[in-house]
Amino acid sequence: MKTRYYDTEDLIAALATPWGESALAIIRTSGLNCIETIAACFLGQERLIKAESGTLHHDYFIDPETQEHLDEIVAAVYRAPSGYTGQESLEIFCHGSLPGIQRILETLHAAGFRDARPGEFTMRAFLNGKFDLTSAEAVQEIVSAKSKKAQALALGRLSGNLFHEIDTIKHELVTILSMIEVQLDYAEDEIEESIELPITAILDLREKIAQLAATYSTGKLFSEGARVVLAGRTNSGKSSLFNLFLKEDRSIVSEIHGTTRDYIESWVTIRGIPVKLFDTAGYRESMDSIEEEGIRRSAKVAESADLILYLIDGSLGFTEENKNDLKQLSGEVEIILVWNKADIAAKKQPADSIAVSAVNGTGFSVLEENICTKLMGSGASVFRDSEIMIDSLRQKELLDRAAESLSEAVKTVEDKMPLDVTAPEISDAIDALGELTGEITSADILDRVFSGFCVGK
Ligand SMILES: Nc1nc2c(ncn2[C@@H]2O[C@H](COP(=O)(O)OP(=O)(O)OP(=O)(O)O)[C@@H](O)[C@H]2O)c(=O)[nH]1
Ligand SMILES: [Mg+2]
Repeated sequence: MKTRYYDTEDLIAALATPWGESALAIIRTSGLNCIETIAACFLGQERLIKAESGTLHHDYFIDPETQEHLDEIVAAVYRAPSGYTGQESLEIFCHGSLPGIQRILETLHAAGFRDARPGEFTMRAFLNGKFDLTSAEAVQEIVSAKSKKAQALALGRLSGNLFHEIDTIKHELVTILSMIEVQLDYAEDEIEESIELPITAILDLREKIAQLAATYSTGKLFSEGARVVLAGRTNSGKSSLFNLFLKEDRSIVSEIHGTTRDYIESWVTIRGIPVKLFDTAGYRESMDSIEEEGIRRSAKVAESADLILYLIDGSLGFTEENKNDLKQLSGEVEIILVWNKADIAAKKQPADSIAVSAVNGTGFSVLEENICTKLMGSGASVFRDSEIMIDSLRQKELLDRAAESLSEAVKTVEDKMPLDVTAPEISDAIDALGELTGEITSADILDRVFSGFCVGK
């Protein structure tokens, strides 16, 4: 069902913490006359009505009908324009008891509150000018960040670093556009000299925009992570390496061939990149139908991976079987050859492989570095140069549109076309950037941005 945010002032409430048993839970509320409405459900009703913004109140949440105490709580009061949403709001810190939370929410419904939709608090904050759209998007990006790096990058966007970068570019474009408009507004004979368009400046701005757009794949990698699969013949040491990545004894390791019969997955962080790592059933002519099915499933996981770590048993050397496996695997998916058991390797190591010992950890950090570089691909250099990254497709598409329009603008000048052909291109770039920061919005844009949020955010 499509989410729509029609009303921005009616009373909304939502549990902002996970639905489950916990020490504390937070119920968030917001809307016009929120405090006065909720005060009827407080034992200290009068005190709450007079409460100043930014104050905490220890109280009892009651059923106004029966006066029954539903929970002992602390309430945080925010009066417009302070607080998260910029409108009157109140947060209830209650016990994390499921029946308790349910009773409070039911009482709020009876008092006139409705369930908040995903992202509705943040949307109200955006509409009340608390932050721009890139910062609003960063709120959910922080919540869903899977690594410290992703969280830090999103925090930078929340503090407005992306907004400032884009806003600066936009202002420079507005200056250029107004130069053109002056020229267009007055007949040529009224202005002594016709202006020289600052092509280099436009190209520089285009380059800045393109560089920001280029951070998307890396930004997305840090926020969403990648799928990395350990593959190879039985007994090559996949499970041993899997456990080394996890720093725990998770997968069964044994010298018996065919120990792992299905695939196992776990999230790990490799140099800040969240990675869903898969240990799989080793390839061999299988002994039974169950193992065969395990190998088939493992091969399927490898097909959909972002990266395969193909392990070669260094004590056996690079075999015909390895060669055949690699032939089968070579397709779309990137592969790193891992020369495992380097500590007891007797044979010659293939030149393009990384020597590792899953037993004593030799070569592990070189392997991590290689995984990181392979996953980032061409984004690796962008990553080193950039503090600001984007991880939203919406932002990437708008940056691409702005860069494209500026390229068109430059082309019109090079082709000696009249200025009234150049102006709309620059104007479109400005619009794209305005849409990015949320200066230009529509219900559809807001739906797209906020429907991916958690309820209570
Ligand atoms: N010396 C040495 N032994 C290793 C190394 N890595 C794994 N082994 C040993 O090799 C054997 C097989 O290891 P596993 O990790 O179970 O191998 P696997 O690839 O998961 O095997 P399957 O699950 O059967 O596909 C075990 O006895 C490990 O202790 C290594 O780097 N050096
Ligand atoms: Mg195994």
